[in-house]
Parts: sequence; C-alpha cells; structure tokens
Amino acid sequence: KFHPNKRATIITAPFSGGQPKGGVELGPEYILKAGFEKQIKNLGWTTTVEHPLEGTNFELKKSNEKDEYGIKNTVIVNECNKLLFDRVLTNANLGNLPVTIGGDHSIGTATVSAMLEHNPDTCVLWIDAHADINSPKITESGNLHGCPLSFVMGIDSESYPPIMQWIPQNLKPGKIAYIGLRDVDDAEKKILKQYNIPAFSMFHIDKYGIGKVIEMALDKVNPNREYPIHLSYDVDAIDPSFVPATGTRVEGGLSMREGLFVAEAVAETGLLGSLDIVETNPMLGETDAHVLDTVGAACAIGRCALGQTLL
Ligand code: HAR
Ligand code: MN
Ligand code: MN
Ligand code: MN
Repeated sequence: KFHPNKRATIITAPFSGGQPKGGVELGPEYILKAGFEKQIKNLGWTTTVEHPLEGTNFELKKSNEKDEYGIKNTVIVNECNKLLFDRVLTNANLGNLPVTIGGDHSIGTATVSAMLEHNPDTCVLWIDAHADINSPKITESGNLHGCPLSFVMGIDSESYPPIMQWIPQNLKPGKIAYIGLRDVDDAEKKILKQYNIPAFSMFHIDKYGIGKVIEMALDKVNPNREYPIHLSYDVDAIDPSFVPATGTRVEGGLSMREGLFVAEAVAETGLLGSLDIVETNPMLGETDAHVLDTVGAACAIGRCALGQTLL
C-alpha cells in the first residue's frame, strides 16, 4: 500500500560510538557482502545503496569517558545522527523505503525522527531485548545506544547537551510499541509506566504467542491499520543461540521463527514505511558459524520485512 513502486534505499550506518565494543561498525559490510542487496532485488525491489558516513572516521574519535552530561561520545553520535537523518528523510520524501543497516542502535534517534518528520502519522515498532529509552539524566552506562527513544520523545529534555537541540522531539508515547523486551533498567521501567508505552516482553510472547502479540501491539499504535510503520529491529531481540554475534546478548529471546514472523507480519500489513536492522557485530562471534548465523539472520529480517514469504 505504501510502496507500490517498490523502491528501497539501503543506507549503511557503520557506527559503533553508541556503545563501547568494537566491531558493530562492520555490520553493514558483512550484511552487504552476504548478498543483501541482491536478495532484496530478487523480491522485486529496485535498490540503491548509500553510504552517508563515508569519510567521517568517527571510529577513531571514540572514547569510553562520560562527559559532563553523563553520556559517552556525544559529539560523534550527534554528527552521525545528523548525516543519517538527512539521508533517511530525503529518501522517504522521494518515495523510497529507507532500510538503515547498523551499526549500533544509537542511530535510531535519526531514523525515527526523520520518518516522523516525513510523515507525522508514522508509528514505531521497536523489536529489542532492551527498551533504549534512558535519558542522559538516568542512564547508568552512559552508552547512547541505550537512549535513542528518550531523545525523540523529549524525555528529561533539560538533561540534553545543547548540540542535540536540532533533534525533532516528534515521537508521541502512543505511537510506539515494544516487542521482545527482557532487560529493562529500573528507571526505564518507570518511564514505560509513566508514559503508558505499550510494551510486550518475552513474558507476553510466551503467554499469548507472537501472532497475538503483534496484533495487540498494532492495535495500540495503529488500530485501523492505516499509518506507516517504522520497524526498528535490534537483532538482540532474537535469542543469542540463533544470533550470537551482538554486543549485549540476553538469554530467553525470540526463536528464529518468532523473530522472522515479526517482520513477515509487518510486511503482511502492507504498511512498512522504513526499517532499521542494528547491532550485528561480526567481531563478537566466537566461531565463523556464529558470525554467519547472525549476519544471515539480519539479512533474513530484511527479506521478510520487504515481503519474502514461505509460500
Ligand atoms: N539499558 C542498558 C543501557 O542503557 C543496555 C541497553 C543497550 N543495549 C542494546 N540496546 N543493545 O538495545 O546501557
Ligand atoms: Mn512515505
Ligand atoms: Mn536496541
Ligand atoms: Mn538491544
């Protein structure tokens, strides 16, 4: 419904500054080397690949020190997000479906706010073991991949550094739902309650089944199935037995089928407006098979979201 012309732009975001581990910046390279673009073409899409971070050398500027705002690598995370915001918004305005390949999840600040700038009706499905809704005020780690949603919602905005004032605080609490949560900080739990954000944890998936959970999540954010969906997919939502090469593994995640079902179910609505696939870290596999499994899962998520079906 939203992309009858089937034009997708793959936007690479080889960035690791939202968290301390090296290697997640190699995610896009591995995913593209695995043939991701061809796989999407085979589904009938016309594809373009853009590399907006080319030549930036953000990786060389990484540090593990918290700044006066209690967060790390604020400058490079901010610059990275500015570059991505421009490319996601421009492509969406051209009618292309932005597929942003990370990199860590700090880039969600750019992708979510750009898609809401493009279409304020956009709703967000955040598929993740983590809630990524810490603010500079409450984050314990200071890692900005744990904070993207607070910035786009304007939570604790008095605690933000001035250089982040350009970020549109355009995501309303009723426009986002979580699926797959199982490692949420206490201060984040308070925010989810306070803002009444629909959140479906692994408990709910076990209780109701993944099919029902997707329906419930969409009923909350998109009851008439009329708004475009931004699907922000952190591969750590899937159980580490299937997706081991990622920076913050948490036991008890989605099965491989449940993980792909989420993407298939979004595709089935015809409402996908944009997609992020983040936190693939090829350096964290203990074996080659770990890396192949994880990169393969990232590609499969993309194919399923863009319409691959089993029959
Ligand atoms: N909540 C923790 C923090 O803020 C860890 C969350 C980050 N991990 C991720 N993001 N992979 O989804 O540091
Ligand atoms: Mn659009
Ligand atoms: Mn995440
Ligand atoms: Mn996560």
